[in-house]
Amino acid sequence: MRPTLSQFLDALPATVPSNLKALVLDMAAACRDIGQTVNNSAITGKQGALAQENVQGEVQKELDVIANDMMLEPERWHGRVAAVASEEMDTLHPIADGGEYLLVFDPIDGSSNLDVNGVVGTIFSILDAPKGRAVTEADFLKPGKEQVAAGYTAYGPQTTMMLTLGAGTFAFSIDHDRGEWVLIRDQVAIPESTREFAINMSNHRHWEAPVRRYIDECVAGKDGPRGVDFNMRWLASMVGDIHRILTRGGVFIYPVDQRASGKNGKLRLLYECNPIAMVIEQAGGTATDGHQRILDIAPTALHQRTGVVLGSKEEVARVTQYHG
Ligand code: P6P
Repeated sequence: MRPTLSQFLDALPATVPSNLKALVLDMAAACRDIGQTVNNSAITGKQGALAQENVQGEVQKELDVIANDMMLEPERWHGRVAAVASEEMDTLHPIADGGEYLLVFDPIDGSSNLDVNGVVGTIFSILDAPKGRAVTEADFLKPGKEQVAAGYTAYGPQTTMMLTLGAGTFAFSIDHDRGEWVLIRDQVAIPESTREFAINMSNHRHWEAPVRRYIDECVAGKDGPRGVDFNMRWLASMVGDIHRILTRGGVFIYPVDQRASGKNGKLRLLYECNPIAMVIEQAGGTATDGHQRILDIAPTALHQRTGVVLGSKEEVARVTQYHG
């Protein structure tokens, strides 16, 4: 019988702090609850857009706010989380004095997919909290390589969590018969090569030359310099596209572009890119901003954005090479 998430965590080395293992279980419970709310949203009518915008200036969906509020409930974290930072809020939110960890999350990534029943997900990142003093915003501005755990839960045909604590990437799904998260993939490994790319092609005219060159060569297929045909996928939900790459390989690109709105990229470093980059690297993939390793970037602002090129090693290396 498949081990449960709890059994998996219990079997980890004693060097993994017990409070971190317990926090992962709390996170899994929060994702289970958010997933149920997502699954019921067509019935409860909570898929609509609100009149308000989030700190990013994006129209918020009712579920963005509902899921965010669920994550702010202090009792969920049993005193283990000192403060949280959410993509939906402009600054940190204290949870419990003396908590050992900081939690960074995007409560519903890809929420524009809700009303069309597309994959959406919750992305989370866990950092050590400062000891003996109040948490400040600066405590969240850590390079992604300092994350102690990270992952996401994809709410799709299955409710599946991808999780890393720094020693491999593992997949768990909710077994509704057992009412438990159970291990479905042990030591996920991304194929080093691929013939599948994920990018929003409608932005082609805005891309910088290296990205245009790479994608044009993929589109040219066997008649072009690559000599093979490529396939394209774009779900407009990072969690969905990343889950496919962790399942069968691929390269995901959301580059900076030449528009004022795109000069720093679209995706958020702390809430989306750092946790995803850790999961990808721990599965043997590569994650850069086109030039440098995403996990090495030293953040200067909570809502900082970055370009993203990640996935199968060989293709990421090619895009990075084209950037010079
Ligand atoms: P576009 C969702 O809004 C998101 O933040 C990611 O999940 C997704 O990969 C990207 O933006 C989609 O962006 O410009 O294609 O709508």
